[in-house]
Amino acid sequence: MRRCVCPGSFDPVTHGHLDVIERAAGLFDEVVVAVLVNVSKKGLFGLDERIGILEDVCSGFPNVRIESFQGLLVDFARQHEIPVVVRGLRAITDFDYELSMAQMNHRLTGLETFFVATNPEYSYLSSSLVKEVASHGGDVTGLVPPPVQERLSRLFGDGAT
Ligand code: COD
Repeated sequence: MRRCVCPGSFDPVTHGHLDVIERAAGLFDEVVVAVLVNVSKKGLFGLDERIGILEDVCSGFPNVRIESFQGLLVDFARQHEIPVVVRGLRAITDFDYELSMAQMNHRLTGLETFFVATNPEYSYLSSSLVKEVASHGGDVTGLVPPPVQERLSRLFGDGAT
């Protein structure tokens, strides 16, 4: 079975993330979306909420499942017998960080990284920009799936919808 992991913070999940997950689901038999439990950084969305939203918005992909992980990604991948990480590349600004992470993961356990070039429609899109725009009452329609948009408008008011 060809299995991969799509790891991330997903705080919150955007259409950019979903594009990468969907494309991975078309290439691998099983995709494990691994949500980072970040003990040192409190996100806008709690872990359970991030997982719940991902389960909801990925429910149309039968070969995608959602897990969480703490500690090193390579340890999670080894425990779940996953040989490949799939990451999205938006622009040259992502490259340094992504390359060093891929090389370190490979050095640690041989974990391979495949990069998916972002859909140009989403190349500027990030969770942090979505949070910033929504927090100032900007409209994030079309950038995040409806369950995220609903939560953002509950948190920040109706500008997010
Ligand atoms: N278009 C395409 N791809 C996108 C877009 C977009 N608009 N937005 C996000 N993505 C991609 C990202 O490039 C990434 O591939 C994925 O979606 C997830 O993004 P984020 O921002 O939610 O996730 P990150 O970057 O915060 O995730 C970092 C990890 C959790 C993978 C990393 O910190 C990690 O592995 N931590 C565990 C500790 C560890 O092993 N550290 C050592 C690494 S060498």
